[in-house]
Amino acid sequence: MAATRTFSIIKPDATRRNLTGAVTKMLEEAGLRVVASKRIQMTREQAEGFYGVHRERPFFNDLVSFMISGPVVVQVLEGENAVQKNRDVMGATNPANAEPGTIRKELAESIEANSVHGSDSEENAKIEIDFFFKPEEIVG
Ligand code: DGI
Repeated sequence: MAATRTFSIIKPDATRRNLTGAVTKMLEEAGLRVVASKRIQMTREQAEGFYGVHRERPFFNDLVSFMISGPVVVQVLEGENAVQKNRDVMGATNPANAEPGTIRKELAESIEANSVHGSDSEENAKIEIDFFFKPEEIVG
C-alpha cells in the first residue's frame, strides 16, 4: 500500500512540559515519518478557524483558549494508512479511556490538555495540511 499523509499537532500542554521529542518518538516508533514540522503560536482566529466544526460544542471557547495558551508544533506525518496509524498511537480523546502505550495514556493530562491532535479522515487531513503548510514546506 502506498504511503499516505496525515496532520498532527503537538498541543500546548506537551510543548510546555518539554515533550515535543517524546511525542515525536512515539509517532516515529508507530511507523510514521515527520515530513514537515514547525513550532508556532496559533492566533485566536487560526484556532477558531481550525476547530470550526466544533463551534457549537459547549467546550469550544475553552478548546480555543487552550490551543492558544502556548506554542504548538504542527506536523505532516507520512506512512502506510497514516490517518488510522496516527489515531491508533494517539489513543482515545479522554486519556482516562486511552489504551496503555498510546500517547494520550502515557503523556496527556486531561480530556482538554490531551497532548495531540490528529486528523480523523484522509479528507480532513488534506484540508488541515493545507491550513498550515505550503506544498514546498513538505519534504517527503
Ligand atoms: O479527534 P479528537 O481530538 O480525539 O476529539 P474531538 O475531535 O472529539 O475533539 C477535539 C478536541 O476537543 C479534543 O482533542 C479535546 C477537546 N474536547 C473534546 N471533547 C471535550 C473536549 N474538551 C472538553 N473540555 N470537554 C469535552 O467533552
